[in-house]
Amino acid sequence: MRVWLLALLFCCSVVVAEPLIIRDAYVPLPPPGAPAAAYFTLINEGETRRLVDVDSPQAGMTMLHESIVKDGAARMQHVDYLELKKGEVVALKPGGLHVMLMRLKSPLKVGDQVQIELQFADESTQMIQVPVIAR
Ligand SMILES: [Cu+2]
Repeated sequence: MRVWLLALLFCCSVVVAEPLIIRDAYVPLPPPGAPAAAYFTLINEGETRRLVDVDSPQAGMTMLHESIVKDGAARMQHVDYLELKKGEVVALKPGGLHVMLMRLKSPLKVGDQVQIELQFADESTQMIQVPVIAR
């Protein structure tokens, strides 16, 4: 029994979270000086994960946002986390969830790749590349 438990502990301490599948990733080219938004679809074929933060080396500040309409006015609010259940597909798209890239370190141009690090509650991370496209 003890050996079996040890084996189980060992096994589970080295399990690496399955990377999420990323589809349809793009950043529409922002107007000069404006922040950029990244959109993509997350597909979780592994166990339930919680996306708790996003970061980009190309932006001074990166946040998970959601566009909402409140009192007839469109605005954005910070999203604390995104729960991705096993088998779930979550689309970040215009008018909804997005990654906001603020204080860009240099102006983006069409064809650039924006690196975004996804950070999870279990402390694992995943770096994704998102191409900049013409609006
Ligand atoms: Cu936003």
